[in-house]
Amino acid sequence: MSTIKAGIIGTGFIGPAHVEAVRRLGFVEVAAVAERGDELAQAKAKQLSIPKAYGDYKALLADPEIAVVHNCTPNHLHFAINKEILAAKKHVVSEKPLAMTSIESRELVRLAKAAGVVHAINFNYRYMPLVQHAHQMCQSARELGRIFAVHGSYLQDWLLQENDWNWRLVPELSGDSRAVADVGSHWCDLVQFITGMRIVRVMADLVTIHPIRKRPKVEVETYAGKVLRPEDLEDVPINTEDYGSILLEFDTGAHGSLTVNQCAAGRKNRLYVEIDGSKCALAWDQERPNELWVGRRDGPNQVVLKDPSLLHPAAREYAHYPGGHNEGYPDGPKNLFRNVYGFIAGTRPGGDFSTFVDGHNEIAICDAVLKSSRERRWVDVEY
Ligand code: NAI
Ligand code: SOE
Repeated sequence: MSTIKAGIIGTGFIGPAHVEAVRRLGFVEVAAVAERGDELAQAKAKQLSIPKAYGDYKALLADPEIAVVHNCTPNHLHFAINKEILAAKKHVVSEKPLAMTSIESRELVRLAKAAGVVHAINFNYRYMPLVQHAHQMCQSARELGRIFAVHGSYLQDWLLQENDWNWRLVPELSGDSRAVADVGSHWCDLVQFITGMRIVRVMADLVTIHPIRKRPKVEVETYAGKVLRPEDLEDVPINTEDYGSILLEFDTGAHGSLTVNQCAAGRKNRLYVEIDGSKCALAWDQERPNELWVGRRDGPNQVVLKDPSLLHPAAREYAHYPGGHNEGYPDGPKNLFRNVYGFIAGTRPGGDFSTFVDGHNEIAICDAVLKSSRERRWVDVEY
């Protein structure tokens, strides 16, 4: 198989995770990186052993060698850069959220289809082995039965204190929704993927726990640390939610609820989902990704361990190590990129990765959540 050349735009927290994941595929070379300015681009290229460094992403898009571009920049740049990647007729892997508004994301879906290139979005949690197993269990009415309810949460503590700061707190850089768009979007995507059901109505209560936060006068990279002196900080009003409780209605008539909280002490990145079916229930926790709980009334509950020999045949290729050899966060993007690049290379059929359509769907749900919280009522999702 010939080598496919990739370019990465943005190398903060998630950009290097993309670099590492595509390199593990074996047939993809990360040939170029783009950052804000030549100096930073060259430093990052050196650090990540990437041959070409561009101080402006437009130069990377003009590079004829690059076939696939990964957009790992902050949210406010997703729409413009994704649009330019499509105009350059390159395949695109975007970080979530796809754009800042549903008008933009709808436009990106239209442009992506017209460009005839491969378009993917990094809803990485779908590609964990036991999530794939849960998805297969839900496909078969024999295993789960009718799904009555889905409930869970996405909890983090990295924004717990009023002096925790990141660009995600600024609506102009992140969007009008924060906790829901940043992490609730993963949860909604995941439950819809696992169950095959679609969220059609929401009722939301969004809360800003810290209406004033202390912003450092210097820039801080995501997760970069928390030790700053009081004189380095200034007060800033916050208009986006730290916390949200959301009631959900699905197209099958099933019901659900989601709690998101970026101020939940001790919870680092706890995406938790529980699905109640008429024959059994399932529960999965991203922080314990190698275990899937199966709850039964008329027999003992079980914990399915991530062991290829125990997985549904269609889920087996998402596990790369034997049971007891745990797989985790970096393996989700690797499996997604395997599916995307395999399709580009012609070795996989496609249809097994999240696309711009899924990215748009998440933004439509976020819009409905924001509207519901503002108007204090149930709101239909307008896809
Ligand atoms: P970050 O702030 O750590 O990194 C952003 C990078 O983009 C920085 O290196 C910055 O210099 C660069 N950048 C900014 N403007 C640029 C420009 N004009 N050209 C080139 N580079 C530019 O942010 P982080 O945490 O890496 O998040 C980036 C995106 O990835 C966000 O949209 C976030 O929602 C998403 N994300 C997704 C994750 C997932 O699990 N799917 C995990 C973490 C982030
Ligand atoms: C920060 O909340 C963050 O990095 C999100 O941006 C990611 O999408 C999530 O997967 C982990 O947390």
